[in-house]
Amino acid sequence: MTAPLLTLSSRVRDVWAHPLGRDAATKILMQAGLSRHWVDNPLTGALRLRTLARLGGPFGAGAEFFDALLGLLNTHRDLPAAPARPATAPAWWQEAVFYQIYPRSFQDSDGDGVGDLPGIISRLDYLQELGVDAVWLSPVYDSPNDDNGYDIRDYRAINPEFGTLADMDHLIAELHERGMRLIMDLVINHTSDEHPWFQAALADPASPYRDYYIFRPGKAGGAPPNNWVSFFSGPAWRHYPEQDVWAMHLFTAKQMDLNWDHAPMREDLYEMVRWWLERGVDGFRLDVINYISKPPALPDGNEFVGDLMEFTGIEHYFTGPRLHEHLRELRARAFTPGTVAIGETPGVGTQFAKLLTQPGRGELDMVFTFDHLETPGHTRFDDYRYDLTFLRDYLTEYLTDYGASCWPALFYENHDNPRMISKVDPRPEHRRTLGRLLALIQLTLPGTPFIYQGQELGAVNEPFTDIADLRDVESLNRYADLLASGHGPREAFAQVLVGTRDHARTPMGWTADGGFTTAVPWLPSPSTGARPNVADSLADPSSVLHAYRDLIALRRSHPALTRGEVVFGPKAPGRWRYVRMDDDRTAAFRIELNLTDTPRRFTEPGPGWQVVFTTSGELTHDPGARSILAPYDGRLYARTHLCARMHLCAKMQ
Ligand code: ISL
Repeated sequence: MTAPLLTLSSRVRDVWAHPLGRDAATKILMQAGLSRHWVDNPLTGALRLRTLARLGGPFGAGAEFFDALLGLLNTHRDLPAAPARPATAPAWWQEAVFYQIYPRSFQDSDGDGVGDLPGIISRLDYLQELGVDAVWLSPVYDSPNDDNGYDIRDYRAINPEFGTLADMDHLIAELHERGMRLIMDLVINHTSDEHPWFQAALADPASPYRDYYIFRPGKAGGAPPNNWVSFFSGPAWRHYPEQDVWAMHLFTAKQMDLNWDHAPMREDLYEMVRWWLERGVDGFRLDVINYISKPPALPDGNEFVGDLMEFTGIEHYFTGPRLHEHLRELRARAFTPGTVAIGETPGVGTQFAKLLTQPGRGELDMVFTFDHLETPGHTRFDDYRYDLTFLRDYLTEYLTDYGASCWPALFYENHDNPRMISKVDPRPEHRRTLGRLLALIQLTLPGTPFIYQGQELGAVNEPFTDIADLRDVESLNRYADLLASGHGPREAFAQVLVGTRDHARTPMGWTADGGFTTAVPWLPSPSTGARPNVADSLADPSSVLHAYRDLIALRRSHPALTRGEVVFGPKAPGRWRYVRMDDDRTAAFRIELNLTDTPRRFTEPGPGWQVVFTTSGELTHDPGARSILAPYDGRLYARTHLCARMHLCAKMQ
């Protein structure tokens, strides 16, 4: 099924019927704080794009914007298939709980202040006891570390700071021994400029490797080939004056974009992927995989779209023209059956996500999309309180629409984002309850949960005090940009501090005095000692860590929490209620949540239900009574007859 070609004579409702059009409209409506009723009511739905272009002109969204939009929509005319319940048994990755390790910060074994593979191996019992089934390892390949390993110099070697290939084999074997799986980070949108391919390409314009990358002459007057900007400040082009040529880099000036239109380059990547799978890796998380296809003409980006999406040029490559084709080829040629492919897909909305992950399309198994990570109208660097009722509304819609035909990945944190607790409510007195509430939500919704290291402890943002404390290239570049544009050092630091990725990268807290390293850690963590740590959390049954352990065990003990349907209750201010259904379509679990910092009234489930977990730890249940949910309180009820077989109920008796 394909969408019709759209023109300026098309109507708003035609855009809404188009997957990328609906994603774009949803994004605009969300940013403007408007409901979808603005688009799907008959009056606005009948407006022609030509009329909108006239109205939008004075605001920068005139004919040029609509041309850019139409270009984008007409490049992707596939329509998602109608929802269908899969007939097959769930795949391992659908029943798994994943845990992301940021190797640099997990466990140092050799006293150099940097985490490493032997360190990870020494902590596998911890992960097993937590109950995780699979580990996602951020990059450990050989790298000059301009972007902490996301700039790969040699795909087949391990960064000596982290260990050796033998350590990697050992890690894979140790995980498999425990019945756990390992996925690696696959960074194949770009390589380091120190990768031998780039070195060869640069040394000789006639080199067979020249076409592995995107080299272009500049525009007249010494400007870069187009106006695209890098995610990490400045233009997306690096100038090589000796040859007066530019090379594309969407990330740092040492992360050179690969040219996916060049078949020999793709072949080399596939061979590398197969090499890792043969070593026993169970799949990959594919870094910015939706950026791999760029239109060969590399046209300028539209400024209005650039402002809306934060980065000029992005409309040309976030769903590039050959993306689906490349993904299918990658999947078919490089992946083996039973391995998992999880795409990191920034900027992608719900409808396009379906086109990337619907079963049978042969592309990806799951995607990480990011629209839920900031309350609409905000970016990561805004100092604001994240509203959990937005998460409720977003996920209710996403899990209903996307979840009807695809398998969601559930996450709030990773190595690129500040800690979720700090975003929602940084007051220390709420840390524990909020941490347990987030665990309850993530482990009872349908989809595969991804826990980011430290999240299970209720980790919060680090109180860095000075730019000298930070290491992340994005933060340092942003700080320099802010100074250059006239901000004072204090103001610039304050802004960077809000969104810095280093909040997520501080060393894992193992004991009250750290336990990560015997040396000075690579990233200062001024709050060591005051931060939640594993040893204290294990000793305290009401800790966030115990909530994760209990809920993971509960999830494993009853299939309704993994493959059961979800039914969302009617919306009530500040509250969220949903049930997970058993195979016989009766409700097996009921979840009642207070998403705010004020008490909320609710009605307890009647007889036949038993409370099995609460964020407060208090387990009284007065069937059918009007009760109070304390701030950030969450309660999980199970059908009494199910309790006999379940871990948590057993624990209570
Ligand atoms: O942090 C961001 C920049 O504002 C995100 O947009 C992030 O760069 C984006 O999600 C892509 O992230 C991935 O690729 C980057 C790497 O720096 C991130 O750590 C990685 O997760 C480039 O490889």
